[in-house]
Amino acid sequence: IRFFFPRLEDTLAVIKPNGMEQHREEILQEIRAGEFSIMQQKEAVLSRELAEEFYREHRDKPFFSQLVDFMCRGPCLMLVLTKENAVEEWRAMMGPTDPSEARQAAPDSLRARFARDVLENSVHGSSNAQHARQKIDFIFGEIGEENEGNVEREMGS
Ligand code: RTP
Ligand code: MG
Repeated sequence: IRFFFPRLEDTLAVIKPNGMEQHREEILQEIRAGEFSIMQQKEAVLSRELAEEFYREHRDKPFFSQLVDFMCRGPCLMLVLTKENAVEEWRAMMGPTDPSEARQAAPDSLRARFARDVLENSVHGSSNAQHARQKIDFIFGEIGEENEGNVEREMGS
C-alpha cells in the first residue's frame, strides 16, 4: 500500500536575502533536481514584525536582532515543497547551519556552497512537520492579507 500511496509531506523552504542576491537560480535548480513539487511560492520583503514572529523561538538569542535585520534586507522567496519525507530531505539538502561545519560534513549541501557565514546561510527549512504546518499557515496566510504591498512579484513555476 505504502508503495502506491507514499505519504506526501510539506515543508517550508525560504531562500534568504543573500541567497536571492547571488544564488537564486542555482538554489531553485537544486530544488527541481531534488524532485520536490513546488506547491506554493511567494516572493516578498519581510516586514520586521513578520521576521520577528517567524523566528520567535530565537527571540532571546544574542543573534536575534542581527537575524531580523538580515531577513528584512531584501526579498526572500518562500516555497512550499512537497515530497515524501520533505522536511528531512530539505534539511539534508541545506546542510548544517554553519557553513564551516557544512563544508566538512556535507560539502555538496546548499549551505556549504552558498552560505556566507553562520548568519547569512542562504536558506531556511522547517525542522519538523508541525513547525512546517505552522509556518506555512503563517506565511501564506498573513503575508497575503497584510503584506500585499510587499509582495514584489510572483514567479511562474
Ligand atoms: P533555519 O531555522 O533558518 O532553517 O536555520 P537552522 O534551523 O539551521 O538554525 P537555527 O538554530 O534555527 O537558527 C536560525 C537562523 O539564525 C541564524 N543564526 N545566526 N550568529 C549566529 O551564531 C547564528 N546562529 C544562527 C542563521 O541564519 C540560522 O539559520
Ligand atoms: Mg531553525
